Amino acid sequence: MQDRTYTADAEPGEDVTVAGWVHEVRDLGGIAFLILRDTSGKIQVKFEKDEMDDDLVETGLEAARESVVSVTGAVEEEPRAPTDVEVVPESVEIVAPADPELPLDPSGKVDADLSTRLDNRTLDLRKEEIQAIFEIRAEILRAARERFREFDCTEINTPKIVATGTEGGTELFPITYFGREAFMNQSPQLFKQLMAGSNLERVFEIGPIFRAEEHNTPRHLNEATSIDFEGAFCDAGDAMDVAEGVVRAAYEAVEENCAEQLEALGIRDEFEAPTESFPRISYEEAIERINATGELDEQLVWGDDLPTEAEKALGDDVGGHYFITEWPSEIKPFYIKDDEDDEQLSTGFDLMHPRMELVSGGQREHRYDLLIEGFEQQGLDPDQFEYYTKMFKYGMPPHAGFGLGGERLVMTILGLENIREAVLFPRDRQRLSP
Ligand code: AMO
Repeated sequence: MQDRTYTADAEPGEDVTVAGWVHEVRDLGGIAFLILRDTSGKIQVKFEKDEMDDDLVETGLEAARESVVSVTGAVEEEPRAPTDVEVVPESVEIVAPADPELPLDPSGKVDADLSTRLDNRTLDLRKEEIQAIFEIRAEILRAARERFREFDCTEINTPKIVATGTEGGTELFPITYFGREAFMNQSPQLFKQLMAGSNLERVFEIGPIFRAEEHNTPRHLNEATSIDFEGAFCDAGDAMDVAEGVVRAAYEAVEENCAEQLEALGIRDEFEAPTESFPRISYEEAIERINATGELDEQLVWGDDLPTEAEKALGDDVGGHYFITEWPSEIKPFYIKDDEDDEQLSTGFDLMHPRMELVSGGQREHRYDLLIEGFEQQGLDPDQFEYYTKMFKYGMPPHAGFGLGGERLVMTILGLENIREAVLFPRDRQRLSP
């Protein structure tokens, strides 16, 4: 495919070969147009029937929609064309014909439900607004990586097949590993902590996590992308700074580098990166504020986890991103360190978008004896985690970190209704292929 020009780069006066999909054919009688689409945009190809070779005209105009074609010809200025230029073809080649019966209409004239779209993702991403979501997703991940590098972090990759779970036993997917029981990893939690104890000190990972969640909701996936951080000699406040920095970097990158994609999604004018720093609200204050909204049927009491309605009520009240800090120890996992002065309180925090939780994190328990106690309190057998706990005997510095849901970040940045829209091939209760 040498010498192929993107449609967006075709300049009047040039002879080019453009290649892409037949978006539309418009036959007006003596003149007809083929709209050719590629990753960069669309271009009009003009057929003047009386002046052009019959075979050429026939090949161009009989190509079924979504067939792949290659067109060579002269680019001319044409103010009436959608992009002010058109190609006058000298040759047209059908590279890959498409079946005229399409399961989904990429021109968007006929709406398709989410399930049909997900079943036919290749065709779905031929719509510019869907292509835009995944270009923005890529930009968000690029910006996150860059910000982590600015925080002196090293990118790591940890195993996804593991011997034990960390985030609650019922959410594990069991698999068979050469005759032994194993699981798909729910979080890189223990591995990233082990690396905070290595000379890397500050690490991040962007990778899949697997959760056998029973519930099918617009914000849960069974396979999600977690953006994880862990840093030696960090406390919860430092980890919150990093989390805020990464979220802000994502918004700023979208604002700066994705104008075209925001336009395609129809949200360019209203798009705004957060300007205020994210307030840090204690769990106790959060409960009081939620109760004061009067939105909940039953008042929350200290020790309750926050149900979805409570998160929503507080999100409406705060009106932007915010942290909830000082959670009760008993509702945070064993690896979260308790507050130095009050063991009822933990150093755990969540970062919330007004619509949902984005991040969980905290300082970790790095003292061996207290770590073992924590396992026992949570009903876990510390012997099964010996590969992890033993490293706490050989010089484990204080450390803190967080996990940020990648799809939830994309979803909240773009205001998507359903988390599945932020994943190419989502895994949920019903969906195992494609
Ligand atoms: P947690 O379980 O809260 O914490 O997960 C961290 C963040 O990951 C996202 N997330 C999900 N997104 C979509 N579907 C899911 N099923 C799903 N589960 C989680 C959320 C959530 O806030 N090890 C800790 C993190 C840490 O302390 O470093 C953990 O996994 O956005």
